Amino acid sequence: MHWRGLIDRYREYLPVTEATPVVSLCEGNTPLIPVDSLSREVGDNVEVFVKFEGLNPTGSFKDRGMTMAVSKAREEGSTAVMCASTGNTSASAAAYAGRAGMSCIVIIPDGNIAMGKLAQALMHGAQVFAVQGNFDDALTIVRDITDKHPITLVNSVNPYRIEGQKTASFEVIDALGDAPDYHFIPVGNAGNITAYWKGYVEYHNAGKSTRRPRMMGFQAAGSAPIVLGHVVEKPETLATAIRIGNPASWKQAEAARDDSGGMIDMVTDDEIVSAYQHLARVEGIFVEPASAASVAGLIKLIQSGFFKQAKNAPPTGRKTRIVCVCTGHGLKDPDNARKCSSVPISVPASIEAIMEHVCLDLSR
Ligand code: AN7
Repeated sequence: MHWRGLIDRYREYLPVTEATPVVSLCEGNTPLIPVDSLSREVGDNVEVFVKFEGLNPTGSFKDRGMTMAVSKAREEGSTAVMCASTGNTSASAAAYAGRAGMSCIVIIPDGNIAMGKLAQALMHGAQVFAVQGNFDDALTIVRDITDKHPITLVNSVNPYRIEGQKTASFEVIDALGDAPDYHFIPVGNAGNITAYWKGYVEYHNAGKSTRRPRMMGFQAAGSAPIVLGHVVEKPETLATAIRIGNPASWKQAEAARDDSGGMIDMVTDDEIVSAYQHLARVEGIFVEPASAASVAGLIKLIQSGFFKQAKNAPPTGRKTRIVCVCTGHGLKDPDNARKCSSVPISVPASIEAIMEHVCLDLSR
């Protein structure tokens, strides 16, 4: 079957009509990869999966929201889109706007976006402004500009973004035959946790699942406004995608947490890096640092004994299922990948020189 994108697949759940000019790169349909090394750690009869959103056309989950936002902008006759971005939104907006023949203007925090994402926005023909400020400053500016000018705002405060992104929950349920017990997710501007929860609730109401998962959101410790309960003026983390101090969907994220019986907690940069390395080395899954926050959160809870508490113990009689969303591809951020790895060994072009350095771990 030719997969024609998530609007085509989930049209009946989306605010589109036959008249909507669909702008698609055949996004969605991303794999749900079993992660055995973590399943064992949680307990017996547990399955952990990574929903690898880095395999969308521009390498992040943003494409799900962008196919909707750009299609609707075109339907409404708009000729330009604009966003503030820590990188992935700008890459996705630039690609979809380019494909739609629309102008794209993006504002990024100068010096704090991963190289691959900047390359994408530029390559897809966006006008890129690097502001001397952070994401929160950039979002304030684009909200103001798009209020006053005929330019469509395509940050996740645009409701069509959330509509597109909720389809990831539909895919999880379609793949597993029911909703998972726990859903782990990185939280930055909090649009995605809002969208996943909306998707789980809607599919449950439509009779597609018998349960709804507990939503487990994780912020970076240096950028954890929801956990701390106040705006963080100067957010910091190596996971630049979630370096956000005043999330636009703050209230919706708290509602997802509370309605699902979940939590929003934080993980340190060290915990993020260790999950980032584990996924790449042990599971063959190369995600960007922010994406590893979901898995870092799961590892944190395993280590704290969370799953051993009676109220969180796996139900008997069936498998417990845990889904961790990994939101973006590791290739987006080559600088962090290099910082968190060993360096290549420089050698003369001879067999002897190479064999002198080769390590063979015969226990594997
Ligand atoms: C890889 O691109 O905010 O909580 O401007 O790129 O929905 O914000 C990116 C966010 C997680 C957080 N993982 O999602 C942007 C931007 C990755 C991301 C998040 C982002 P939200």
